[in-house]
Amino acid sequence: MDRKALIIGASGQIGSELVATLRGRIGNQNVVASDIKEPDNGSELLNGPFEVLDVMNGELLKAIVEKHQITEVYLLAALLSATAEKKPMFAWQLNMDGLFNVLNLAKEGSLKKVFWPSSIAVFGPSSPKYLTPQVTVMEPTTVYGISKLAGERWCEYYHKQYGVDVRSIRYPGLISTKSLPGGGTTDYAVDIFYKAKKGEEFTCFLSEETALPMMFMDDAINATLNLMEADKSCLTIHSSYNVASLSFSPRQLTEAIRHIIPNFVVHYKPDFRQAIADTWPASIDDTVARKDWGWKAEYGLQKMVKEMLEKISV
Ligand code: AKB
Repeated sequence: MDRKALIIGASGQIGSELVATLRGRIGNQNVVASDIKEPDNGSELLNGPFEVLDVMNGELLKAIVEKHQITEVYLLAALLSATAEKKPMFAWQLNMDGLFNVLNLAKEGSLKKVFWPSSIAVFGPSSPKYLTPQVTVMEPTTVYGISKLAGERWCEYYHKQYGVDVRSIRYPGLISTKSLPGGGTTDYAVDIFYKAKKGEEFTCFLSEETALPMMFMDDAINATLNLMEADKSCLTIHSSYNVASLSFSPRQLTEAIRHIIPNFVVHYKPDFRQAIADTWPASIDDTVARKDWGWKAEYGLQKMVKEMLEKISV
């Protein structure tokens, strides 16, 4: 089957890396990048087709899918946890309407496959905190978590009722060298590297001992593409898969950075994001993803820290 992919939210933290990797795998012309704004001149996104698209515009989405004869969509446009708390109604609208626009196109038969990211934010204070299982109590207390849990239920519904092949991962906090995250509760784990590399002090918005599930971007991209390329008959989860990699607190991350930059100084000044983090798991059980499609992370904490400090430009 000839693959033609559309990546929505291509300028974001995941999108920018996914576009590059997928273009490397299936060819630049076969991956259409899209975002709400034109990228800057010289952006890597322009190494192949690019479309300006607001995912809430279902008609335009449909026209772009038809124009490029798209077979698979990666829907990465969303408001993350911290921003969603500030704009709850807009977050709900963007996170849900965007998903419905894509799922409905797939239901009409225009698309063969859909990737939609969920998050560890689907869990809440009543979920087990350590090695949180695939199936467990889920009572998220954030707008973002509620939208992701609702989205998961809708993905499963569209699969069961209409045969839509929608695949999903509950991403943890993602750490990447290229684009900065924006509006998340786990963003400190990227910001900290820029301060460390510049030789500056860092003030962390989470407390020292707040452990959260995290993952290096290369692992996240591999997880995404491997899940999308997995044989459909192996998949038993049609809501969203738990995937695990790292779990660390700001203190543990600081210690790992100090192995390379010994005099790095971090201060702690928790803000409203602490209350969000307190409701999330500290670590995730990913047995089902390992069994169904062979998921396995490559990056440990020290390997990730070394790569971040080498590759980010400050
Ligand atoms: C966030 O912090 O909101 C995201 C997430 C864990 O989904 N990085």
